[in-house]
Amino acid sequence: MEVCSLFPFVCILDRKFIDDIQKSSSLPLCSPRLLCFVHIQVLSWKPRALYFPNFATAEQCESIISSAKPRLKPSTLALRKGETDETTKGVRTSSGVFLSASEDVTGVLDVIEEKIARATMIPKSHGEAFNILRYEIGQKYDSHYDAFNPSEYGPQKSQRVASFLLYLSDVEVGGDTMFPFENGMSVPENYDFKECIGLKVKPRQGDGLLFYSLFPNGTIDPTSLHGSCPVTRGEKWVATKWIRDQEQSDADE
Ligand SMILES: O=C(O)CCC(=O)C(=O)O
Repeated sequence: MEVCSLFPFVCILDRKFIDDIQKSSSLPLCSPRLLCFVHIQVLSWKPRALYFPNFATAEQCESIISSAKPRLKPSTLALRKGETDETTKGVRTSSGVFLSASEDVTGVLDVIEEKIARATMIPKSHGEAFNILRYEIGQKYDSHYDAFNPSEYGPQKSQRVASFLLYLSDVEVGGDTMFPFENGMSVPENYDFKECIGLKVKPRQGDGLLFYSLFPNGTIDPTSLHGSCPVTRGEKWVATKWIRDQEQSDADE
């Protein structure tokens, strides 16, 4: 507990210790709006990825799923120059919906957004609306970058700096978020973007995953390539918050 009393804002702890203190009755009482304790595990430096166990409660996750479920549509892709819906068919097969905190009458997304801003120390105004995703059996998202390389996508008004994924459900089998270039590992030149390799993060309801798409100098980190392995049993729900280097206006959403 020493680390936590010295740094009550952020504790860097191992999984067992986190599980132990969560089982104990000595947890401080936290208002849901405050970030009393955010436990962080460093998953990797290449890419820069952090794990936040128990970032949201099961009730918060279920509430987000209920708000999103009636509004789901097939997920879409930002197309590179020369790509079409036809040539990219099958790359991303989930369903999803964009939900902003202001649209969520339950107030849960507002609380989560505030917590993400405090954990990342990037103001809420830099976040896009939440993209709530559902993957059914066989559905996946092939490896891709969240940042938009201007040489492939054309000039950008702003850039995605980081992505925060909040897992809204457990998944029985499959559905891991994967980073094929873990530790800057060289992957074969003919790497198949569908392949599930590298660092794999198993979805666990309420846990968060933050990774950075840009280096501090603003260039794209090649190791931030990531995707979602196919779900093979069960269903996966995740809320993605893309965080930009510029404030977002309603017109950007
Ligand atoms: O579903 C996942 O685990 C990854 C989602 C993702 O890559 C994205 O939304 O950009």
